[in-house]
Amino acid sequence: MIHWPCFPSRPVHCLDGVWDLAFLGCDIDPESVDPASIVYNDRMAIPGVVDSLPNYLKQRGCYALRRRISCEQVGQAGKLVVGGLGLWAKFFVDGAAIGTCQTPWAPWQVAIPASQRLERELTVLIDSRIDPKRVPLFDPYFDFYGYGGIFRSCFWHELPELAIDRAQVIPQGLDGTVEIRLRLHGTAAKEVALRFAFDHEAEQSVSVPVSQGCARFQARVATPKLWSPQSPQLHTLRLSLADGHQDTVLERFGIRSLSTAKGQILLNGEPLKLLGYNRHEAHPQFGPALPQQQLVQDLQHLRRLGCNFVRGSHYPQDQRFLDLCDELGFVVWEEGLGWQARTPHFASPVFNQLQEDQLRSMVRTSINHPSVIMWGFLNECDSHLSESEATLARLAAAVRDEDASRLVTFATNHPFEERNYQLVDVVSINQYPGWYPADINLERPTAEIEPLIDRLLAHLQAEGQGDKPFIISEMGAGAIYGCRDELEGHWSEQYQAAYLDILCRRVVNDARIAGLAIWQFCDCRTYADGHALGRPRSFNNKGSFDEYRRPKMAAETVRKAFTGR
Ligand code: ADA
Repeated sequence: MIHWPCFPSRPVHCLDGVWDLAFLGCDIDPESVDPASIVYNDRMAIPGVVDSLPNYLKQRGCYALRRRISCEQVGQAGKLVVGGLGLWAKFFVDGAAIGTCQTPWAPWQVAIPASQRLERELTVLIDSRIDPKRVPLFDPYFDFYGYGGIFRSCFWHELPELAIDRAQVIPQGLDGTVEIRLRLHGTAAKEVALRFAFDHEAEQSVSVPVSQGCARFQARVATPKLWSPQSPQLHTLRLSLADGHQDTVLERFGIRSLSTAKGQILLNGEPLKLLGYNRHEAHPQFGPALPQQQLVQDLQHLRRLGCNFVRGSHYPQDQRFLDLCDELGFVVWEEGLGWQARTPHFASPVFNQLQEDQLRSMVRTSINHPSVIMWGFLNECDSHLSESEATLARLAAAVRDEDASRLVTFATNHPFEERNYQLVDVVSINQYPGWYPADINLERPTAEIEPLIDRLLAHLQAEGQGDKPFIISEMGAGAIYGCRDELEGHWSEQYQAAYLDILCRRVVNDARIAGLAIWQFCDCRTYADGHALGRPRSFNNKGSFDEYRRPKMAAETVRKAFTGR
C-alpha cells in the first residue's frame, strides 16, 4: 500500500506480501542467530502479526521472516522504511546485520549497503517476548496487547547518489506561505539546486544553502485552499533535485493555522471543540495490522457519531489512517508509545533516549499531515513526582525542536498533584469517576462525573492553567457487548450509555471544556495474565463498539449528544 510521500523517480519496492517464516523458539537469544542457518517451514503475510496465526497463538518468542527483492540498480545504497513493528526486530541484508529496532509501533528506517547483486535477501528477526532490556518501551502491565510482527507496510528504496529523505511543508499562516525543509541523504555541496511546483502550478527553481543535510526555504501556494475538518482541502508539492541530480518527492500537505486563546483551541482562527474517541489500532483477526477497509469503516463510524477528533492511543499511528484523517477532516492527537511510566523509567538513560528517538521519528514522519494538531507522549506517567520532570521536559523540548507549529500535550492521571502543566499548550486529563469510583458504595456511581469535572476546572483555574485549553483525554465506562441490565450495573450497556450521556452532554454544553476523547472507540485485546481480573475476556471493554465494531447502546447515546439529533 503506497501512501504519501511518493518518490516517482527512484525504484521503491513495497514489501507487502507473503514472506517465509520460521519460529526459532522462546528461549533463544536472537543475537546468537545466524541467518544462514535458518530453515523456513512456514509463511505469513506482511503487514501481519504472529499472534493472530493459529500456529503461534500466545507463543511469544523469536521468529525469522525472509523475502527476496529484485533490485533495478547495482552499486547503489538504499534504505528500508518500516511503518511500524513489534516488539523488537533485527534486520539483515544478504546475511549481514544492518540494524535493530527497539521502538515498537514507531516509524523506523535503516540504510541498506550497496551491492553488486541485483537479487537481494532481507531477513528480519522478530521478537515478541516482553523483555525490559530488549524492549524498554513496552511493559507487561500495559493495558493493550503487545504484538509480534511487522504491523505496517515497509518499503525498500533504491537511492540515487544524492537523495531526498523528506520535504517537510510547514504553513506560515493562511496566505499560502509555507516553509519547506528538505532533509537530504548523501553528500550535498554547500548549495542545492531545486525545481518545485505546488498542485498544477508552474514549476519554479531555487538554489538553497545546505547545512548538516538540511535545506530550508520559503515559498507561496498561489491559490491556497484552507484545511479544516469541515473543508479538508489538500495541496501537493512536487520537488526535484536539479543540476544533474535525479530525485523527486511528492508530498501532500494542508494549509491551516493552530493556536490557543482563552481556554480554546483555534483552527484557522476559529474555536474548535474536539469531540471524539481514543482509538487503538486493533482487531481480533488482524491485531494492529488492519486492512485498509477497517480504517475507512472506523472513520465512518466516528463520523456518524458526530466526531471530529481521534486520540491515537498510545503509540505512533498508521500513516494510512492519518492520510484518511487528512482527506475526511478529522483532527488527531498523535503520541509516542508510553503507558504509566514510573521512576525507574525516568532514571534509565536508555528509556529516555529511545523515547526521544521514537518521538523525533514520529514527528518527522507525520509532520505533513494537517489532521495531526497535537503531539503527545508518556500517557499517564508518574508526572506528580519530581523524578518525572527531567524526562518530560526533555521530550517536550524534542517534539518542539522537530516541529514548533503544533500543540504539545500529555495525558495526566494525577491532575491535582501534576508538576508539569507548564510544559503543555493543552491540559489533558484522564479520569474515571463513576467507573473506578472514589466512593465504592455509591448507589449511582455516575453521580461522581460532574462534581469531578467541576473540581478539575476549579483546580486548573487555581493553578493558573485556566487560560490553556482543557480537554478530557480519557473518561468512560466498560460494557460487555450484549449485556443488558435494567439495574444498570457495571458492565451493562445501559450503565455505559447512561455514563456517556452525562459526560458527552456536559462537554458539549460547557464552553470551559475544549474537548473530549472518550475511552474508547472499540474494545481491544489486553493482557492475558492475572491483570485481566479487571478485564473480562482479557479485553478492555470500554469501547462504544465491540472489537468487531458492533455498536453498543452507548454509540447511539454519543451520536445524539454530539450531533444534537
Ligand atoms: C488508562 C489508560 C488507558 C486504559 C484506561 C482503562 O486511562 O490510559 O489505556 O487502560 O485507563 O481502561 O482503565
